[in-house]
Amino acid sequence: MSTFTTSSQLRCGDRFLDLREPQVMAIINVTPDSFSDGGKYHAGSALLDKILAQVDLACAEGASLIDVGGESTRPGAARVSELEECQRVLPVVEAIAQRFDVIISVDTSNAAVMRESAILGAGLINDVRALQQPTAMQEAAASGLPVCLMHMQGEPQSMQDNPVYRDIGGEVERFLRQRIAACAAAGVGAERIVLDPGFGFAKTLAHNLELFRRLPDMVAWGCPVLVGVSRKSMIGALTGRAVGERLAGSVAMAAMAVERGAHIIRVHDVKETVDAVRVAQALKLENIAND
Ligand code: 7PJ
Repeated sequence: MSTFTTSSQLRCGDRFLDLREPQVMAIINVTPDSFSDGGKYHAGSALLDKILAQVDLACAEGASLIDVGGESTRPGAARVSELEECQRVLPVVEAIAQRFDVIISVDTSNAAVMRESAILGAGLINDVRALQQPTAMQEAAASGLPVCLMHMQGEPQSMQDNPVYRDIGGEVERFLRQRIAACAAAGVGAERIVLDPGFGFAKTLAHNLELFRRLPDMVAWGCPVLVGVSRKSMIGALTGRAVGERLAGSVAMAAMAVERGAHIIRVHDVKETVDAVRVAQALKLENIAND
């Protein structure tokens, strides 16, 4: 059932994301465990310079969104305090906004991080908890920014313990439709919503495969769809590869997500994914038929 009609662009603050072509979102983790020198991100620090070099490369390689995240949501990861998350994320958002012509996405569930990031120039709120934390919905609404609503069952600490669904596709659909309705009630219209089935978040391999098979259904609802599978354990399960060896599997899935209509692909490996996405887009049957 189509609820909305995907428009050709998504307004992200003072920038626009072109939705006629699939777009690549680069993952920039600002969690200390993702850096061997695990320090703070104050202006001029070596760590901030290192992050900005990563952003520079991602932009040069064709990313149109930079997703900045200060809370690890890997299975089993502990939550961070609001203060800690602000200290990690905000200087990075500010520095990127000052230096690069790119849309900044903030991967956060925290209302204060959303509010302050929006003030500093972020263009998209990416919340794996779909605006269910205290006052997140109000802050997201007030920011005027689009929001990515992702499906997750439970919390990262325990989500992979024993995820159970009677009907994974139906449950993800009901959840996201309920969050779309909550957004509408708070003043976040459908034109500001991006949807994400949440691959790897409280899902077994079979659940992930079923959701991937059903991607065209979600695309048909009419909101842009974001897919995040880069290096995730489902690729490990399919290939038998350790996390550092999952590039080819990740790129293959990115191409297939595009073929199934996904609009935004969230990845670690920008250059390779941009190429794969371009090829997949050209090979989409509807595009060949229209040439
Ligand atoms: C996702 C995310 C995802 C969205 C992470 C990881 C875990 N945000 N944040 N979708 N995954 N929207 O990258 O392995 O799949 S963190």
